[in-house]
Amino acid sequence: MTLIVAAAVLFLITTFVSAQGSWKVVGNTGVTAMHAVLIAPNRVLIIDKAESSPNATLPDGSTGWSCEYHLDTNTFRVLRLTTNTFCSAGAFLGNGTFMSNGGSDAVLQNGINAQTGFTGIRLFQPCQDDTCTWTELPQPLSSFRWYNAMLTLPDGRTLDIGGSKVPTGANSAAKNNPTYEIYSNSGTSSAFPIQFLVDTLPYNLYPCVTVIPDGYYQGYLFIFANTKSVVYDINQNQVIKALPDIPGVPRSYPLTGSCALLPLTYENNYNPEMIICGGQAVQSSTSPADNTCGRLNLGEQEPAWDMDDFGGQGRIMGDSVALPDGTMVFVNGAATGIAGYFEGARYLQSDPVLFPVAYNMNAPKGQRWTRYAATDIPRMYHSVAMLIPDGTIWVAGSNPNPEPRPANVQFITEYRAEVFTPPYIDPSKPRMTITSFNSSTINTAPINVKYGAGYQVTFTVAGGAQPGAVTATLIHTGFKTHSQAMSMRCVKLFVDKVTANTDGSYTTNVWMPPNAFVVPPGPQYVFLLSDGQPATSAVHVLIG
Ligand SMILES: *[C@@H]1O[C@H](CO)[C@@H](O)[C@H](O)[C@H]1NC(C)=O
Ligand SMILES: *[C@@H]1O[C@H](CO)[C@@H](O)[C@H](O)[C@H]1NC(C)=O
Ligand SMILES: *[C@@H]1O[C@H](CO)[C@@H](O)[C@H](O)[C@H]1NC(C)=O
Ligand SMILES: [Cu+2]
Repeated sequence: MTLIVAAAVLFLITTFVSAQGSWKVVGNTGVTAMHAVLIAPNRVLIIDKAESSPNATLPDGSTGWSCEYHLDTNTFRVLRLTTNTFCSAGAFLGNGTFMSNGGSDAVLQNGINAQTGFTGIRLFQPCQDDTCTWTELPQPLSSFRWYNAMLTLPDGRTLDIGGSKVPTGANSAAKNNPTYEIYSNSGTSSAFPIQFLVDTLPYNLYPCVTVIPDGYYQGYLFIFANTKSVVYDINQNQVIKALPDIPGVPRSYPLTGSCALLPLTYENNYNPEMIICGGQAVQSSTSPADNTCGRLNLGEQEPAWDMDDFGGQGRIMGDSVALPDGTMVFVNGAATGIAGYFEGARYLQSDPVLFPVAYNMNAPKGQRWTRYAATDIPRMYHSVAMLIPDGTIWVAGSNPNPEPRPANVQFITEYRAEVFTPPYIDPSKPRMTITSFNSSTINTAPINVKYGAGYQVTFTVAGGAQPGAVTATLIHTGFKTHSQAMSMRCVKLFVDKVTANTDGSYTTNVWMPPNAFVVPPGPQYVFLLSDGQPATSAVHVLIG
């Protein structure tokens, strides 16, 4: 009897734990992950600032500040940069080359030899054979950019917007760079002034920018900073629509909230909705973080904020992660204080929030949030989180110290990478393996796909596929830094009926979104789910 009760209790506990997901430390990142981006199914490009990371030694004995992290082996390859990438931005060009812009002062100490990076433009062409390196372009940006934002545009060019001309705790008129420029194959344009980045002082660093996929303002940009947002025409350099202020606190650096485009679906014609969560009322290291989110339907002519809580917990510096099951997870961050480095003998943030929360945009208000299992590793200022091709979330970084402190301080410089397995993945269920995509075998190089086209996918799954239980999502996992998810996109794709083949495999067709407003060109991942379980690896595609 006791045994049966004990077994039942154990069963309940196990069920409860798996219902919240699980955490695992998987490796060391070499440099701390201030910025990170997925560049191949098994590779994350990590960019730190120029600083003395103890294990980031290059072959010539000097110290590097960028690494290629290998998800398959959980090892890293140190990469050489020559300019300081401290608090910069990134985006893919439509042709698949990654671009990193902006940065900070030269650093010449402790084995570091970094030139000034304020106007730096750096390219990285992802490779499959561990030979690819950074190329730093000789032509500079048109002006100094620190805490700038970048975005891939529908025509494949990249936008670089805002920032300050010097590092600062909060922006000011004297430091502000209220301009944007656009990079095409013929180089950067001159900078265009943008009044919105004057009107949003002092909390307008790392503005949130996204391409509006559909609806009344299709093709224009949504730009958010502080409490304000606009619909903007980047080509004519004008405001199309001034949107209402988000109620409550400012939500940009150093009062850093999280801003993301919610998942899109063909089922509602890609209706665009933004969510902005958390923030801080005042520039104080002891003030509790904000526990609200605003949701804005940009599909309407007169968008209005709909307010909700932030999963029951105030949080600044959360990272948004769009999952293939259509939920949005927020992870990392702190319950107290603001973004920034240790200053005047105290941390500017404390009370790390150790548990993720998931937002289901389709549930009724009051039932949208689910709290997941906690880690024991604080991830505050300068940490990242992103979806990786096996459907889990890769989490790294955290460094509230101006110089690396791997030990002996309250909040260390964090080099451990963790993986969070969200509860939509049930370890007891079989996972499908995608064996071909448009007759190509699957490897790590991207497969070219066109807008509006259908692609035949073949897969195997133990126990067989249930007709109608296969779904697909196209995801850009974003350039992650400072709680921003630059260019992140998640689109549910139309999937044809699944047919069973005589060899035991299955075939269906997956249909790409119709145009570059829904998903700008560049590298993306096709996630397939069978009975809710993601494939062992998503398919790397290059759209457009
Ligand atoms: C993409 O365009 C950039 C800018 O013109 C160029 O430097 C890069 O080599 C191109 N990448 C590819 C793969 O063609
Ligand atoms: C450096 O590498 C060693 C050996 O792998 C590891 O034990 C140590 O934790 C690393 N140090 C940091 C700061 O990551
Ligand atoms: C599928 O691949 C073939 C051969 O590589 C190519 O010719 C065709 O255009 C592709 N189909 C689509 C829909 O892009
Ligand atoms: Cu920073």
